[in-house]
Amino acid sequence: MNTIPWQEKPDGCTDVMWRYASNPIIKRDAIPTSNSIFNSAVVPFKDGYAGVFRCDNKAVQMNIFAGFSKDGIHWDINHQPINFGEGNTSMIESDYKYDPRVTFIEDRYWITWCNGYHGPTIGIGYTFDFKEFFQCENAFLPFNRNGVLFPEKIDGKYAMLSRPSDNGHTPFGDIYVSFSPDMKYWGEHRCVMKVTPFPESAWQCTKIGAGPIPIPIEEGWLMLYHGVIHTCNGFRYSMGAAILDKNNPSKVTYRTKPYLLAPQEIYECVGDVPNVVFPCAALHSVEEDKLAVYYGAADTVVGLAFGKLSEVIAFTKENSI
Ligand code: BMA
Repeated sequence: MNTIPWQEKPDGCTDVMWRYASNPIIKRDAIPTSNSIFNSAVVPFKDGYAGVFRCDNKAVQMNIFAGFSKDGIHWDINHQPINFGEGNTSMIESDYKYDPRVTFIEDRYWITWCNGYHGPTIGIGYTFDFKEFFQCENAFLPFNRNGVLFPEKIDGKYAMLSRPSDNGHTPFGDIYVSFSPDMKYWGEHRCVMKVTPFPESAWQCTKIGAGPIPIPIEEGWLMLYHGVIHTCNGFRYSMGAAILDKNNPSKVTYRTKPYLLAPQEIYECVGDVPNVVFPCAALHSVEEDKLAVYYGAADTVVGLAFGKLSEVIAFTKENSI
């Protein structure tokens, strides 16, 4: 039985979420070739954890690498990127891979990422053992980012959140949900939520994108997401939460007006891209009332933040737009 990485809330902290005291848990040079390791995903695996890590190399080529950990905090990341074989289609081009998410559905671990195919779109792959990997059809046409699967089928279909975008540093973006009978053909695209009006909640007024795999809760799905404000000094990425209807995830029942986590620590404010908190994975335990969120910090390192699951849910309801 794996225990969730955890540290109690520091004395005097009045926020609903707090950071691991020894952040960042993964430094930029954790493997010899890396310029930076950030926006990465982890999942319970055997008696510990496995992960898929975004490691940009020193030519700043973006690729994803498998890694393993006993405690979810100390990681051994493979020195070679994931090498995919053919999944549900013949091999398709991949100019780059970044921002992975991982979840277990039915019999295998599914991986989604931003896949370079004439611009960014959503790549899909799977593995049974984190040794052998298979790449499937891209979910969508370019341009799209932040493809995040639900951890179980909804009404008999696979469901994925995504954020249609452009070919560059997209200055817009809302969250959609799409469905598939087979992980190959995607449709029934529905809008989930849009950016907020600037005066209402400015940290999420430029673009938003789903973060970790949504967490099933009594009220529906807890969806952690990133929100962006375009400041005079560039984009600033923070994290918020929303609750989606269990059977119809395009229906938002609550959404945080204040952020849950925003760039404040030095490793979040200073790095290759300053002022970025970018969540891509979460571990949770309902019994222990724990939530541990993995996030990329300043496009350079990986940080860990904690919260009591019940308090994050209560905060989302009580501070909803
Ligand atoms: C987004 C993606 C993320 C990155 C973020 C901040 O568009 O490229 O990988 O963390 O910008 O630079």
